[in-house]
Amino acid sequence: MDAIAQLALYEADALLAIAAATDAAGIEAVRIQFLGKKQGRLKDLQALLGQVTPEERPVLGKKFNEVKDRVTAVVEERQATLAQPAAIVDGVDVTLPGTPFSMGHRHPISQTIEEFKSIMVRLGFDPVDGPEIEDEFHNFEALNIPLDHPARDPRDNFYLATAERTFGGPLLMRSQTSTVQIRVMQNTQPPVRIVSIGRVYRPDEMDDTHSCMFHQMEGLMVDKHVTMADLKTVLRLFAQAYLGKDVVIRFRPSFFPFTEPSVEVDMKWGDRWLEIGGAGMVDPNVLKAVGYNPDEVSGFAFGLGVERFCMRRHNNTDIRQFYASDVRFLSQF
Ligand code: FA5
Repeated sequence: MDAIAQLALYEADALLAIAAATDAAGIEAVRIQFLGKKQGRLKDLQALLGQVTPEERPVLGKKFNEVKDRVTAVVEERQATLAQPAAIVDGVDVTLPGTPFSMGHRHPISQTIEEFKSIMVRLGFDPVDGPEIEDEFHNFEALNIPLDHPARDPRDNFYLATAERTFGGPLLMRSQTSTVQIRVMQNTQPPVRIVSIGRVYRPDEMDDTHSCMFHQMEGLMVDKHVTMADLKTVLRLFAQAYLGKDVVIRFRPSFFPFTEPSVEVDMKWGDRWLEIGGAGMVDPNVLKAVGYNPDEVSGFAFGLGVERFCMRRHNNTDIRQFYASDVRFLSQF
């Protein structure tokens, strides 16, 4: 066989072997066999080149280089392809697109609670938690709500059907987050600046703005010289931070047994007012009962309805939708 034919055979064999290589080790073996510098088919061809006449040599030399370059290029291309991860892994084609599925997200009221907390932390209030199952002492007595007060009526509360009692009397699902005020003040000395957000329970008739389980945000600040002006400023700053600068809130004189004076807070919504919370200056009797000296410190407290703020922000007019577990509604948040 002449040298030209040998070169053609070399190239054909190399291309076949390259195509047959199925992994990185395989193509490396082919590279050594066909392009190896010390031994292998290329070396043999080079030896052949040394035996041709000086006239034939330039033509053959050129052909040799061309074939070598082509084989080298194809080997490199195959090396690059085989270096990529295999498309089929354990019988699964990993390059196929995945099956789309929808991601869940947090409930709108949970999102609201997180945002409330971060606003209050920026205003300098520390978040604290309290139990949802309470005793009469924390839910009523310590809040200056006497035994004959209508708020204690068993028909207006969820009492637990259990004989279990703590030192604080029969147990009930808390009807307000104000219970946390007492727990905090019993355990810390002033200055106090806390916020507590959580569920409360009342057997209220359900309507657009009432649910039998809802959330309140309780705020409490006790220090030297705390005044009603501080209370109004904190509530205004909070409402503006959550609903925007143009929110309009108003304060109406009201009564709560544990604050004096007391106010109710309304928020403008279109052409009507929506009640969003109760507030006031902590009653000196409450301060005394937890061991504070009302001549030295004063404080304000407020309790806001979380759902009602969220409704206003999203222009939702039916509180019941938050608890109907309808994904079509919840997925909008
Ligand atoms: C209280 O619960 C007092 N603890 C508030 C308070 C705290 C006063 C600290 C003084 C000092 P009230 O019962 O008004 O107050 O409830 C407060 C807010 O909770 C209401 O303004 C309203 O926004 C919300 N709320 C009350 N009942 C419901 C209900 N059934 N569903 C949804 N939100 C409600």
